[in-house]
Amino acid sequence: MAKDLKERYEEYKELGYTVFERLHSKETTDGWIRKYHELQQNTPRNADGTLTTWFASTCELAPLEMLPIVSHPEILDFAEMVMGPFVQLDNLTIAGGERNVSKEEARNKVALWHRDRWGKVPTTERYESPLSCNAISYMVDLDDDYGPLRVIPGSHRKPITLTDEEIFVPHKDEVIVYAKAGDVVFTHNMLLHTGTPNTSGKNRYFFSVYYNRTWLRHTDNHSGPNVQKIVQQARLRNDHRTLRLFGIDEQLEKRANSGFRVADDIQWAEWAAADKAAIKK
Ligand SMILES: O=C(O)CCC(=O)C(=O)O
Repeated sequence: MAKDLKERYEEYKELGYTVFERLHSKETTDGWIRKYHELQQNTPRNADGTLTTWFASTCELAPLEMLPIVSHPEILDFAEMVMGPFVQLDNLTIAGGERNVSKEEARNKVALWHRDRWGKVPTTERYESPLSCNAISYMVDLDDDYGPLRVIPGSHRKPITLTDEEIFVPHKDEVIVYAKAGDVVFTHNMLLHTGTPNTSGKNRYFFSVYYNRTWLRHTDNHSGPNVQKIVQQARLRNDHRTLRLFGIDEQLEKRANSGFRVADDIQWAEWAAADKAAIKK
């Protein structure tokens, strides 16, 4: 049975990630792969003649296909549980063309251990809510050839540091995640994680749907005409959650100075419910 969001939240606090299995259908992920190639065809080649293999500001490039990904209700409900109703799209990046390497070259290698943007090395083992989260969304079934995701569970609460050599090799405490097409691995920005080199000879497609808090700057450009159209429509519906995704947080002033007399989890749930109730039908 699928976990409910409360169970996920407990798991996330403990491990630093949770996997939403088969959140997206095969039809949907195959559609994203087609879109990736369409974007590639419509983008000028790099100076060295190669094709672009990853795209940022993807909501502007393909709003119809991308808005449902970034505003998936279950993912946004969870992101709001984790960071409060302060969830902004930092960047939506689609990747598919990581270099394929030989099995020999890939032996005992990982891509690169890292914590994510806006992160830090933890200074306390107590759980702290993150400034940003990554909803890593896979479009192929990761196996040993495609290269699985690797995570160090609990590293969002542990001051683990790694040397320049250690970032490229498996870690003794790692867990290997063979995510499938349609799965979304939702991570804490202080979780150490890495991909694994791709030896499949095929494209390893995934999205990084990266959310941060609305008072931080965002990495994607949200001022283009396509995103601005989404913003205008959200204004007409009085849809604060969608506005926030694209950097407009009209309640920030009061919520960021609320007095903090109620536990965050309770306060955040109340605000999130009020935002949902305020949407014009
Ligand atoms: O390649 C992967 O599976 C992980 C991607 C990743 O590390 C990231 O998006 O930060």
